[in-house]
Amino acid sequence: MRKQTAMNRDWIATARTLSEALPYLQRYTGAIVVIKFGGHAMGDDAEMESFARDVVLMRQVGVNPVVVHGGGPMINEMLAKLGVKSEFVHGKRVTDAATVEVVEMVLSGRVNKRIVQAINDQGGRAVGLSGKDGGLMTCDQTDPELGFVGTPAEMNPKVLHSLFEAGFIPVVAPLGAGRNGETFNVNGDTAAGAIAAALKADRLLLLTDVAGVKDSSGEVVTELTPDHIRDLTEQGVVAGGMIPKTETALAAIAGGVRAVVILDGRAPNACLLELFTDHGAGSLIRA
Ligand code: X2W
Repeated sequence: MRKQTAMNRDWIATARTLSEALPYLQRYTGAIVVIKFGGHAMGDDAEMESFARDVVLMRQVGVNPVVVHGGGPMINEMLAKLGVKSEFVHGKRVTDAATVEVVEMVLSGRVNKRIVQAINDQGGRAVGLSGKDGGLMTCDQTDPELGFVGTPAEMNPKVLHSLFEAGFIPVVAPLGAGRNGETFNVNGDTAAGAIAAALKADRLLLLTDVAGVKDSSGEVVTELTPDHIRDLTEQGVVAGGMIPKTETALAAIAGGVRAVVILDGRAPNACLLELFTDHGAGSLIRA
């Protein structure tokens, strides 16, 4: 029901927000936006619903979104249930033959389908796939000590372009095929960066559980160049869990992605705030 009697500042502000979004909506028509949705950013059903709604809205206004997800915490949970021990070396899970089966089951099965369902529930048309489908991501072994952990070596994004043209929203699990029929477990950030580079994406949004890249005083830096990132890393200001994110960002930019944004995926409507408002969110990295 239309609520014209309840005309108050909120409604006026909503209309103004829509109006102010026009230049951004025009700028992003036809743009390719890759969104890395990490396991730690996923949250409860309400947060998943809100994320899915933002993705469907993007598609509705002419953006081509691609979701590349993680699911590390969900893999840990399943491995623990099955009594399989797991350890990480330099941020990558040591993945033996039994572990990679569980990784594929959890990522391509449970996590991927949960996101697909959430997007479809909001009126989008999501298609779930992994790096194995359509030859999207062929991998080489990263390091024999890590077992079935892969580094993307050959990308074929044709399957993603076909899905865009048909109006679908691709949701990609970070697994790749080896050249000898192996299944490789790929770090979610690495997979998202490789997919964004293969698509020459306009934006790669890395949704994490921190507000962005911080300077030495602990303030989030809203805009940085790759050189600025390298300086902060040398000074030890960018450290720990932020390093895989900034490395992914630098590699993606070197690979032809126009800009990368590191932002807090748990903040409400983080993607919309970044793409469609003057305010933006997190740290924007571009050359
Ligand atoms: C990751 C894949 C999932 C992932 C893993 O096994 O946990 C490797 O470590 P998040 O939620 O984005 O951390 N793969 C090789 O990256 O999940």
